[in-house]
Amino acid sequence: MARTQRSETVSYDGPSGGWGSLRGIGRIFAREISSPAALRLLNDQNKPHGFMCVSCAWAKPAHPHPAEFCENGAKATLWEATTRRCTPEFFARHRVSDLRAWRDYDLEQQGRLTHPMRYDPETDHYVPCSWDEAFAAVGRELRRLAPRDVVFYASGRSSLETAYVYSLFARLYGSNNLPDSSNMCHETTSVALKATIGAPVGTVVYDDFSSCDAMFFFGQNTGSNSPRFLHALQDAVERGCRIVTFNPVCEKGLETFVNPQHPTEMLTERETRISCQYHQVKPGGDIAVLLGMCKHVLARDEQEQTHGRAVLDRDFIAQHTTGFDAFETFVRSVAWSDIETASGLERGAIEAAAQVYVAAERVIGVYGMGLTQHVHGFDNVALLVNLLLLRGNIGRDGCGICPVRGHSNVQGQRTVGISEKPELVPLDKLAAMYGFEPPREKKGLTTVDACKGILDGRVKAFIGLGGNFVRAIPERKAMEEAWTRLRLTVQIATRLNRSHLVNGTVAYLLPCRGRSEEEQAVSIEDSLSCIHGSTGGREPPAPEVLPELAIVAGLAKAALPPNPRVRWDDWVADYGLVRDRLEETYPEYFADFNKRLFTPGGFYRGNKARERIWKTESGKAVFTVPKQLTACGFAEAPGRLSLVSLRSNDQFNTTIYGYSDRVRGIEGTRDVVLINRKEMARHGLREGQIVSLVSDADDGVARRVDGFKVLPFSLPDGCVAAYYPEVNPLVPLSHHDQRSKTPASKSIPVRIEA
Ligand SMILES: Nc1nc2c(c(=O)[nH]1)N[C@H]1C(S)=C(S)[C@@H](COP(=O)(O)OP(=O)(O)OC[C@H]3O[C@@H](n4cnc5c(=O)[nH]c(N)nc54)[C@H](O)[C@@H]3O)O[C@H]1N2
Ligand SMILES: Nc1nc2c(c(=O)[nH]1)N[C@H]1C(S)=C(S)[C@@H](COP(=O)(O)OP(=O)(O)OC[C@H]3O[C@@H](n4cnc5c(=O)[nH]c(N)nc54)[C@H](O)[C@@H]3O)O[C@H]1N2
Ligand SMILES: [Mo]
Repeated sequence: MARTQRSETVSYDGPSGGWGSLRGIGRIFAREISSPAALRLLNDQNKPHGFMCVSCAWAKPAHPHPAEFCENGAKATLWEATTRRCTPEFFARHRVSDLRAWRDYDLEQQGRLTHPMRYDPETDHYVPCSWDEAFAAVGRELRRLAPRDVVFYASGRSSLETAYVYSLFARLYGSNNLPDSSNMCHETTSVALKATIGAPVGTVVYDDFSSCDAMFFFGQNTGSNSPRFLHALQDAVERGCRIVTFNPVCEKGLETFVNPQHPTEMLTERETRISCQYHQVKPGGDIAVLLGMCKHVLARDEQEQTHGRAVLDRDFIAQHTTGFDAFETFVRSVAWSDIETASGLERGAIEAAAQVYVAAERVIGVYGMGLTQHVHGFDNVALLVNLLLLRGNIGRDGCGICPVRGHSNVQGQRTVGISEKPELVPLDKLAAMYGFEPPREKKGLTTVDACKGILDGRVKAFIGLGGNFVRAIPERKAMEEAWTRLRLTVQIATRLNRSHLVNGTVAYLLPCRGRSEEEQAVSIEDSLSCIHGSTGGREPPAPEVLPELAIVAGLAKAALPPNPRVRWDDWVADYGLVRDRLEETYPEYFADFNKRLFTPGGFYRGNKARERIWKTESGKAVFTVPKQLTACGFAEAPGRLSLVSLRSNDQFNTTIYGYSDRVRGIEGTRDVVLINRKEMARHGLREGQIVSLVSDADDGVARRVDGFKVLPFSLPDGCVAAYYPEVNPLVPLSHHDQRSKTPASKSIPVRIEA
């Protein structure tokens, strides 16, 4: 395997998958579950007629493996199926202000929430209340507030049915303030792909992985974050497909993989090499890499033309795209030396990658947070589109662009109306169906705008359908202080987290069932735009715990005047009726929804870009010219480092399963700052030294985190890495993608203080 960079550092010698991943599952099982019956649950995971995993959004293939789950999917399921309980007695023992000092891990360790709870400011305790009391109190508050002052947040787990009802609730109430976790995640994708190919989602379907000749991975950590994808990669490599990876960190899963569900592989520890080239690009260096690759493609095309051959797909470019000439001129004007500086890679390495691209008939571009969470994340994604367009690699079998989504239904929630952008929602349809005038004049608040509104006091109330907002967002210190000034906070959740403890004046904590506990079938949309039914039926953690849809309907009924066309109770009793409404609202995606609910592999909701119909302003796919060569959004300065915030293999976002990042060789702590030996020397640091990270943004605001241990690690020069969410206090709220407002969590300007 060709690889650039790498020195003596903390690392892990084993492959991704293998025995280590089974031990990882075993540890969680022993801690969370008292009955082995729960293991049967794992068998039903991601199977047609089983339940759909609550971890990542990766595809659920039509022909599942005998056990279609991975280490992290199993952890997520066991986390939901835990036999631990966080009861009213727990809240009676601990004051809320005391709980604020607890670690995220210890809070979630209390297990499943069992009763609706109201915050009592006099005693500073959460106290149990009835559902009726909670609904009535929240309804009363919402009727007093102005709709523009209320935020309806959603983390991407709830079903399509609940998401539809939730977004309808917000719009009937009069608010477009429907940010979701996607605003911190793939919003860059939704904006950049819409602008360039006219579809806010990826174009690849599962079968494309069996016929592509090459894949290019940019900033997506498959081994930890979408491990089932490794099966498809292993199969692809074995039939000769070439995989090239760009990532500042050498992520195990993209280097080697032992399939933990394959007995011979496990016994012989036979590894599959996944990437044939692995390039440790500088954080934010992908624009330069992609320009360099395009430069090589253009140069090769020129050479080939002298032999009467072509590398570019000129017919495709002429018929289907706009902006090529300007892009070509720009690419030719960029000097290789500038590309090398901005990417941290040598010309030869970028050309080697480009040669794989040129040699491949069918190419897929795959990416994750490494592209989206940057100040110029839009340009990152748009340039990957440019590269693919050069050879017509969108809209053919075996080709396309593949953003890998995060939460299991985050893409689906956007599909069915959870969006702060009213222009993306069929408002006329909703108006006609439900006989009301939806708010149209103004865009709602994104996550960043909601944070601003909370900081300056304009936002008065926050309703959270899942998630851990204050832990996931930037600027944590100021945000937590402002949060307690909210008039109303309502959190619909499975397990206790920090966001529940920095509550507003009137605060309710409402326990909901997880997906595996739904009595009725629900549905979700995966990362490849396939819709799946999910059957639950497991016993809920306590009889009082309600399904999410029932909670949302309960709040809505209490807050809104009655409307005979909005049949909350009927919908709660029969989710099939909600699916009928989804079909009526979005006939192009959900025709025959109830009939097709359990289609093996899901049913594809279609994507016009795949058919080369471009729903952009010009009706064509768009070549974009970037204004700068790096995505970072800040200049280099003495002492300044670019901080990458990472996920470990032992967490799901703010949920910390444990302190073992096995695949990176980091054990027992998350308070570490990873840095290469050269930078250690340059900054006068020792291995194991305890340091502080302080903000080096040019806005004069003091931000810091203390007590981080220095660990030598293979990384490019000029950067450090540390875990999310521990470093979120260092992310300035203003530091976000210019077009989509996705926080730029992958290049945060910091200094190290000894
Ligand atoms: N087990 C587990 N699974 C998860 C999650 C989890 O926390 N745990 N979270 C879920 C969610 S919500 C999401 S969005 C996804 C996230 O999954 P990913 O998209 O994989 O996100 P990250 O792990 O944050 O970072 C991805 C990679 O980007 C690299 N990177 C950082 N900066 C750059 C850069 O400038 N350029 C390039 N090329 N690479 C860069 C990092 O080294 C890292 O390997 O995973 C989902 N699945
Ligand atoms: N610095 C930095 N910050 C980041 C990121 C980063 O890479 N770096 N990543 C960003 C990304 S990609 C994302 S998606 C966000 C994540 O932000 P969120 O989606 O807001 O956070 P999670 O940690 O996924 O939320 C966990 C909580 O969800 C609740 N929960 C779990 N299951 C269910 C359920 O079935 N129903 C309900 N109602 N609640 C449930 C539990 O109470 C749990 O504590 O963070 C973002 N923040
Ligand atoms: Mo995400």
